[in-house]
Amino acid sequence: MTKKNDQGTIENPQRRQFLGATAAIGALGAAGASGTGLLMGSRPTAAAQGSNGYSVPLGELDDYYGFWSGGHSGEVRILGVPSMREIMRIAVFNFDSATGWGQTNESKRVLGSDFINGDTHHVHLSYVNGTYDGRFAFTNDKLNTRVARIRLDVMKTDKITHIPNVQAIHGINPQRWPRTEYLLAAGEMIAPLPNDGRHMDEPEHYWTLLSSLDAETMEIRWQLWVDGNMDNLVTDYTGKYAGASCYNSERGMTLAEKMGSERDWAVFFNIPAIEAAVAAGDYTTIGDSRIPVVDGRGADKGGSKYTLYVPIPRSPHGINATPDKKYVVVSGKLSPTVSVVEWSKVDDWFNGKISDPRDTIVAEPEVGLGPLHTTFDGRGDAYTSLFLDSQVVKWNIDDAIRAYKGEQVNYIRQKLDVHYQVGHIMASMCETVEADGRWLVSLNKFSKDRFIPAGPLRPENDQLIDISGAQMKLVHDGPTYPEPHDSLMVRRDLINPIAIWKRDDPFFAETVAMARADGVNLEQDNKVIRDGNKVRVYMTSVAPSFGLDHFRVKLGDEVTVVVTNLDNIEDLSHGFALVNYGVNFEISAHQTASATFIADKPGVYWYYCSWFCHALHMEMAGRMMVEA
Ligand code: K7E
Ligand code: CUA
Repeated sequence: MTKKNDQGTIENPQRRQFLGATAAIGALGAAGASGTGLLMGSRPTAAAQGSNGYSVPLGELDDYYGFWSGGHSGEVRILGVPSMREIMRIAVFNFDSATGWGQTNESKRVLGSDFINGDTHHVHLSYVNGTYDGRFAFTNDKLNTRVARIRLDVMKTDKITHIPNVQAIHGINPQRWPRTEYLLAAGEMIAPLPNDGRHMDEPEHYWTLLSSLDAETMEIRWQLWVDGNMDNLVTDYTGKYAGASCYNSERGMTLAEKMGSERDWAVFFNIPAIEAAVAAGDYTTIGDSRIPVVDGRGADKGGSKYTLYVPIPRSPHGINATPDKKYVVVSGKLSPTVSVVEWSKVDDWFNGKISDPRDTIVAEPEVGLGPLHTTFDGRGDAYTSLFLDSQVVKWNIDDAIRAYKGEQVNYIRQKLDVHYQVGHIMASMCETVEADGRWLVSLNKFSKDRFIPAGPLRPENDQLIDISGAQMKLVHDGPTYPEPHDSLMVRRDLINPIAIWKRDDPFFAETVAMARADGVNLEQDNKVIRDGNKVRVYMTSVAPSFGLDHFRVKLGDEVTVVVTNLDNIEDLSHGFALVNYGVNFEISAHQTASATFIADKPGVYWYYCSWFCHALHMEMAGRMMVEA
């Protein structure tokens, strides 16, 4: 309900300033745009602060595509920014009852059959020259150790790769320069290597690996054996280096063991050196896996040919590259500091020009309690989320570098309360060279009193902050279903999805080939093909009818229903839903989709269209007759 006024400003509606939560909700709701002065503790603000239009007028479109991870929902979501409207959910690792993801043959070919859940933390898009090329999004599955690719033209997942030899993929990052040819994926939890039951009680056998995937095929090209664990991951703007944070340099098994050291590290990877080792055969393999594994351990010596271990206080978490291509910021989590590493000094270390890994650090500002992630506005300022302080702190990178050299400068620009316990923060376009400093999203883990209570499980609170002016301005509370860890805001002109499927789309090419082998032309035929006890039912859909108003099968048949939507109209999706058989899937304009099931119950079963498509949508139905 929070709105800005005509000058584009709004008083920060901080609940902490309110005397009574209930009264505050009422005041906020009733006050609307001009009445924010009614709020306890608020005062008028300067119109000069912040220039973004927050409300998106009816009928107008958002400026940014927001890509939100869905955490343990296993999905990826698209929000419009700045409206914060949820526009679409993209099923990735999860079963989706609405679209039939996890049930259609087309989605099962992507998903495999092992799991119907996942835990997505990070979404990143493919790059060309340090900005987005609009082709792919990538996300991780911490739960079942996978990575997935989403095609941005149709907003569907098209590849899922399980990563062997490691457990829990957490950080991922695509190559940013000159274009995304590889995707890096960090294994978080150390586990016995190989994990065959022999070394369960011997922590010295516990390790994790970095994996590099070919972004076109999503096949794993190599893995790198590292010390410690890996948490978050970042690539640089040359294509040469990448880095990961480590919160368990101790390689501990228990909480106390993991927190033993005052410093853990950020580990930096020399990608060309690793690829040269793979080309030269300088690697091992693990268990049945044929993936080349290069040995990048050596933290005790500061690193190796392939790795540089930079000591960082303490259990660091976020690791983010600045849009000016120069620095990478590692957020200290249990230390009130963030460490600023200069990429060119990482290069110097690998080239022997400096020897102390700590000499790659050019600043270590103290920013507040519980720094988790850092983001950038492209104007030289950084913003770090403070989990324990429940704040976003804005600080200046150049001033922090001067302070590290001993100058007396205040690098802190502002601290803004957020509600509450913030994890990731992300500014618009901040993971590219085109960071534009307009919006920042604060993904808060707790919403506490911000929304009407809906049971013991509360939503999280994704807050929108205007960062276009000198001061950050909080403008919106957005409840989200658990758990968006991370988000990206991508300029609208960089994303160009299609409105109607192309008939030769690879997503359903195998189904089209099956029809062709059956002599069926999907664009016109409605046919039932029997092949032993396998029955393939081909039908079209044109609002408001399916091409077949009934079909007959025999009890025990394996039935594959293939539906092709011939409607030529944007936004006209049908669904095929079969009563008491648990079948339901989406067929959007010009799409072909199919599902296979056993006809294990005799009698008549209605199928109906599940997407409201026409005035006669209710009549869009037919009967499956199962002969006993
Ligand atoms: Cu910080 Cu999994 Cu990126 Cu959550 S991670 S906050
Ligand atoms: Cu077709 Cu509803």
